[in-house]
Amino acid sequence: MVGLRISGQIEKVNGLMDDWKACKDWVFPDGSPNLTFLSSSFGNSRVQVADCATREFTDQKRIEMSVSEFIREWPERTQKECDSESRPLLYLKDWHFVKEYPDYSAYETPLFFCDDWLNLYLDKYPMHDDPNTHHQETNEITCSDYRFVYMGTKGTWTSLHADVFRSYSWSANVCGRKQWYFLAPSQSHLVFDRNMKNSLYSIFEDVDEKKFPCYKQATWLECTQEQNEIIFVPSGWYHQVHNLVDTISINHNWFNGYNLPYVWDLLLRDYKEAKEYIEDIKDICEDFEDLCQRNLAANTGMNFSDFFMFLVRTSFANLVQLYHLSSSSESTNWKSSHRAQNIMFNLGSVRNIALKMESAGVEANHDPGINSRILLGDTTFLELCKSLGSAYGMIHEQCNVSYSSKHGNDVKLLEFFESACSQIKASCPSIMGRQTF
Ligand SMILES: O=C(O)CCC(=O)C(=O)O
Repeated sequence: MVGLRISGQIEKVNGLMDDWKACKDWVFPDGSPNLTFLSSSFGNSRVQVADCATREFTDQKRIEMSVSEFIREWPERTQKECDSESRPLLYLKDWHFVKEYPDYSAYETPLFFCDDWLNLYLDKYPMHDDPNTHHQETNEITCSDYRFVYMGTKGTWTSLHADVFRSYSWSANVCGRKQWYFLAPSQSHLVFDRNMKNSLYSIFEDVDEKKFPCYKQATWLECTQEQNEIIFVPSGWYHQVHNLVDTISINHNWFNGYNLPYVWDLLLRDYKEAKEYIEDIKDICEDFEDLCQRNLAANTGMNFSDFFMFLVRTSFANLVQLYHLSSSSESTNWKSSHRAQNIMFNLGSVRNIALKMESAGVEANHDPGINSRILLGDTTFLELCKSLGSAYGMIHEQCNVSYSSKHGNDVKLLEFFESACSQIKASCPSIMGRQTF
């Protein structure tokens, strides 16, 4: 804390967690966690637990255990009289609760955070489909979502980081209190070492000024998050988080048309880094580019072709929304509605990313190509369209449009697609050129 420069102000919106089942079932009226309920209802789940006292590379060491095992030792870890130095600091993180208990309805994602392409997509498709990886393993790593529950006793913490894919995140305190320290993206270079390779692990460690020469210039925003409050973390903000008392939180990571440029910028930066790292084996490597892409997927969670497939499916799902909006509207000014404007913004945003990919030299060799006609007839794609449609229905307070199961045979929709696809191809020929109709 010594030497930390703090500034900032907080905006609050109340009542977002009022009807959450998690806030009733998981918490006693005095604000302490109802561990008996959690253990008896979800005790068999296998979860990742961070040992907050042990660093492993850039993160805390992780161990796997069941929720009941984790909860069994909780009272011992939380005892006030216990010597805080010797108390183990185990922090349950990244529990894919919604995926595991879809019928329990622990909470509703607040409307502000529903425009979530990442989780809607991952509900239907794996982000990375590696033919060389065992199917079970692929499912576990890449088919999961980014909707998590975190549980930790007083003193547990999360080290300094910016979020996965440079996504947005929101984090809701079901019980307890957290202290957050934020650094704006314009200052993130200040927490990197001289070579701009590694970022600081904790703002409370003894920072070696020779290694991190600019660290002292950083200005941090600090805020305390109470029970029933939600924090929104914008893309690219470095943050470190401490549980001030025993705390349970729910958080999501997500991206959409608004923060998509952050995702692409990170992917390109990570690709360049992955390539540079193995540059010296280039000459003896049979398929160097393939190896770079495999390393990129392993380190970042997706590679160029995964991102490309994501963009194609998501933008086509947005096109379907636009088609239904135009065909179900009686008035000619449907284009000026918020929903239509939102969708057109999304399509423009994807187009801008496609242009950036093109100018970065990403070519069709990363692109497996998608046949639009086949895509429209695919039931998984239809489901993606439906969930995107209901998200936009909620956001723009409109009733949902109906989707025919004969989607792929809708001649007008096919014509609409054909015309949109030729416009897309004309604007970015090398990246979108292989999309067939
Ligand atoms: O609550 C925590 O410990 C970390 C949460 C976090 O980093 C996030 O939501 O982005």
